[in-house]
Amino acid sequence: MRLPEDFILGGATAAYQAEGATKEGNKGKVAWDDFLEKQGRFLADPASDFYHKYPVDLELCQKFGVNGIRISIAWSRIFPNGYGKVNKEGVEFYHKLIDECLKRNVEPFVTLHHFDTPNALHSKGDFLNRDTIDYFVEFAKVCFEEYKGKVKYWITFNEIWPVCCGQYITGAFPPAIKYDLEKAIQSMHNMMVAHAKAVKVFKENKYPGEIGIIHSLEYKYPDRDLEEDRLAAELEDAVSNKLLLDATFKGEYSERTKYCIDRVLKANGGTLEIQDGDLEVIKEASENNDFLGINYYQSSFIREYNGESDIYHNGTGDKGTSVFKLKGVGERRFDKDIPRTDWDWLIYPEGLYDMMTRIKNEYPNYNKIYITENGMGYKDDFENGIIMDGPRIDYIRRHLEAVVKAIEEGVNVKGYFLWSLMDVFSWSNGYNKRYGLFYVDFETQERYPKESAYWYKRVSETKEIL
Ligand code: BGP
Repeated sequence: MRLPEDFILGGATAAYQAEGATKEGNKGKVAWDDFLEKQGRFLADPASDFYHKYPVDLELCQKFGVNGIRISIAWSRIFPNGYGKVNKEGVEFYHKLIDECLKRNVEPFVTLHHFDTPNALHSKGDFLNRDTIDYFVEFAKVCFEEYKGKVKYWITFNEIWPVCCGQYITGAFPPAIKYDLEKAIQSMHNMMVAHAKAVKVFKENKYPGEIGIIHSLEYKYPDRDLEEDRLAAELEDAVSNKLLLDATFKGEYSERTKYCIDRVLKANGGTLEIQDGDLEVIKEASENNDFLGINYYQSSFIREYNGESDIYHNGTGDKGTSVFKLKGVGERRFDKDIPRTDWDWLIYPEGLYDMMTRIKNEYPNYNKIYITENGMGYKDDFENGIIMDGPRIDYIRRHLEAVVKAIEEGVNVKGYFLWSLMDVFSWSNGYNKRYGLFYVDFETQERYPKESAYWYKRVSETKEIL
């Protein structure tokens, strides 16, 4: 199986998970700073010290055939309080980082929001407060202007559903609210308005390059061949996938999506407020997305569930402890006869294939797809600098095969970014859930290529999925 010649084989990072240096360069706070400190398990410092080590990581990219990188710009480095005066040090840092990418022939794909709203705005309601929409668009515009000519690929948001779900449903993300579906869905809509407004600014000003959005798209399968389970799967799909895909590519919520969302909100109490003008701007942007980023790790099998919400987030890698039952939606089953990681993530590449072909059929104006995250969280063993991560290689191989199969079916997929380039910290799991091609010793900040890095290099050189 071969990848196309012009395929980007990249690695992904995110500012807060990689940079460290949370108090350097006049950076403003994000909600995670206090949240993690209070939780007391781990902090975002040192992370992978990418703030200082990025030249090393980009050199590794070049050596190992990684020809694309996802980075994100921390909003709180550009505007420490979310808006107002631009922080020159922050602007400069990203100039240097982007220049280094270009020097190493590693194409930067730049995300503007990766779970890290500045705390000054987060504490006033984050995207539930509509002022945040305007401040985000202002921040986006400053970045488009500043880095034009250098950055070709822009991404407005990384994963709207997971961030809203973490903030307001599982409570694993600050402000740690649980089971509030009204807030989650409202915030998703508001973030889609922000995306649409940023796309409008980008296109109206004719900035060079392309713009898109990243959605985390897990396929939702009915657990059993029963009408009740089919409905439960459809409801979870509507909340986590269809609401966002409809807004992105149809520029409206389809009748069936509205029915599902209303039903879920009714069961949980709450309504979705759509303000005048929201749907117009969403509609306009839906014709202007240059690409869709898909983050894909797992799929879910859903069963009918009629009780109260009950979620246990397995954030330690204690296999078999996950619980996810959502009132008015359904229950995810983790006990399937399908391999899963220690964090109970079902390894199911078929779901990626099904999702890509679904996008092609249901949202034909998607233009092109990049798999912007995929990878395996694993407790790597480090023995004298050698890291044999065979299960990760197998995971990547199977997902790349799903990509090639989709390309053969006519889906326009142009690249794949492994999460993560080097080990970074995981938001709700900490430092022992490693994903990188390069092992990071978080004490010394030394990097060590894993077996998967050598494998990835061979794939990049030969284009063959070995
Ligand atoms: C995605 C995020 C990434 C990353 C990844 C792995 O949702 O975009 O930031 O963290 O998932 O998830 P986790 O760290 O929870 O294992």
